[in-house]
Amino acid sequence: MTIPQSADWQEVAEYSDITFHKADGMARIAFDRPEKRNAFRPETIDQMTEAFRDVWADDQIGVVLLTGNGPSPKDGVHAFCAGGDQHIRGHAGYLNEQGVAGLNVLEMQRIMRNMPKPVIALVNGFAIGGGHVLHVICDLSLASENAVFGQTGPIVGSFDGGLGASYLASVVGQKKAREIWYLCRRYSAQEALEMGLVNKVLPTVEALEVEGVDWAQEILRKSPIAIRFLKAGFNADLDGQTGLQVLAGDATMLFYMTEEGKEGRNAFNEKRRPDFRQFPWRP
Ligand code: 1HA
Repeated sequence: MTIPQSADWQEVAEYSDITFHKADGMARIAFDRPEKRNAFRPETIDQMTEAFRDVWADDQIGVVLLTGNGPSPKDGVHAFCAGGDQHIRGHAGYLNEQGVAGLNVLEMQRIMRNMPKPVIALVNGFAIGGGHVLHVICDLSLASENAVFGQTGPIVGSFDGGLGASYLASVVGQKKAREIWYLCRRYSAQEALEMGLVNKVLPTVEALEVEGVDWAQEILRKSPIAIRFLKAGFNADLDGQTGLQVLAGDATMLFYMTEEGKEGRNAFNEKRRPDFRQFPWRP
């Protein structure tokens, strides 16, 4: 799959179900099953999770663009992601190539939410079912005019009552979220913009990719630690104790970077009593 030349994208590794590129502080992770409207199977999610973990650990990357490659070779239609691949849905879930049910998409949602770097969804076509949920939990969403949004769970016999429901409600409000799930309608990019589900609509898929790079570069000119704390702060409310855990972990990281924090470590290693009297009790 050739990807848009919106930046000097360099392939990180080759995968069967996704593409993974980096350029200039950004990562581009994309579903790559365009003939299936980029529906995901367990392997797709495992590969994507590996890519997200790579980005999390890479201190040269600050922003992720998440999208779906296209168009479909069959009919030229673009998709962001059409959710779980219904063809491999077995008795108790989505089956991998070994026939075992093991779709770890909820784990991937948590990684996207907890990683201290913004994830921007570039919704370039259908964002349906579990694919819609993935764009919802991204920090920001940009869409092209042809994008189509919606949940289908109650039609195909599924539901995401986790972030798919609760976080959607905190984005579009309780009434609208219930409408989206109970009626399973499809919404246009303009409707998504009006309900606060996306940040901006672009006329074409090409313009969307360029805008995604522009937004990423604008974020990359900001303070990494400020952005990190803001993301943790935005999440903390809904995530309860787990959200506080992330926020507190970040505060500990900052404390380690101070002279006061280092005094405790140094004193232990030098087998002496720590001298904290040199540090003020700030008002
Ligand atoms: O709810 C969950 C979860 C809940 C909790 C925990 C984990 C979860 C994980 C996943 C999910 C879900 O995602 S459930 C929702 C699953 N997805 C759907 O119900 C969407 C099904 N697809 C559609 O409704 C439509 O295909 C579409 C609105 C996205 C596009 O319609 P269009 O343009 O008319 O195309 P269509 O002809 O339907 O599809 C094109 C090709 O893509 C077809 O393949 P072909 O017959 O040409 O070989 C079609 O089968 C395939 N395709 C599309 N979506 C899927 C799919 N194949 C497998 N699975 C799909 N989801």
